[in-house]
Amino acid sequence: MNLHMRQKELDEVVISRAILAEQNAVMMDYLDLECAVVGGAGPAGLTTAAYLAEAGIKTGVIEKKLSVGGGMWGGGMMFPRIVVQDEARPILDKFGITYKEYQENYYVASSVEAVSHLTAAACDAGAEFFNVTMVEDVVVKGDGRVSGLVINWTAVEMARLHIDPLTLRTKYTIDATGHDATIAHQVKNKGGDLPPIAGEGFMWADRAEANIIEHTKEVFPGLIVAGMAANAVAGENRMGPPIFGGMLLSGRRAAELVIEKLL
Ligand code: 48H
Repeated sequence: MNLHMRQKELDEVVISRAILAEQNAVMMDYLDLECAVVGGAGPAGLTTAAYLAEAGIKTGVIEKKLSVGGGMWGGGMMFPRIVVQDEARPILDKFGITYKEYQENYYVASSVEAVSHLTAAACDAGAEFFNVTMVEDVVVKGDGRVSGLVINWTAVEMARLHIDPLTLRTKYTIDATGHDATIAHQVKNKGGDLPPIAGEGFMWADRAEANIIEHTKEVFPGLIVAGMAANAVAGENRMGPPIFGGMLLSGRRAAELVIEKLL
């Protein structure tokens, strides 16, 4: 029996050309975005990206890590399970994420399945992912809006190389960078008119989850905060053990805000 796969000759350089040609075309196209979701591979950003792309909004997901999932991938203390409360169940249902009822109002799902389904939904709807890419600064010009992002390879920062970045243009930016609220801090540090960023408070799950939707808002023209970044900017409590309903609901809310503005 012949165990070799029967196939035509393959040219390594053609493979390289295919990758470069395709990704260059995508990058050229995505230098002009309707919405950039920074930290878009965390649960809030993935949810935002899926809803935005589904609404037909040209969405770029910018993620500094190689992997998707942000803090959801590892579940709670590396037990790959998340808990979601009643209010967020429609989002699990929409994205085909299965779950079991643990007790009333506590539903348990696989963190790996949740991340995979959200990522697939965002891709299927047409969002483009730019991973290993980080936002190191924002563009704010005479109109006083965040109208662009300054991007570079994560590896450049890790290697501490002095290599200048590139820039993309965007109508809206979602800061979905998690606990650090990186983009809001960049705007604030450069003198942007934002209220003081208090950083997140103690763990208080029900309060943190109840208030996150209210904190998901445009905090500076063109800049919307979502997920843990929204609570950090507001000085709100953290929700601690991996209860993820708030991240999904906040991600959906951020998408609704952009859709209201653009459509
Ligand atoms: C590009 C960046 C940059 C940058 C950061 O941390 P995340 O999972 O964020 P959320 O808000 O979607 O979810 C928070 C959740 O995971 C969590 O930690 C919870 C619920 N904790 C509760 C508690 O009390 O502890 O994802 C943020 C993503 C990450 O993947 C980062 O790599 C990425 O943002 N990121 N990407 N440019 N400058 N900064």
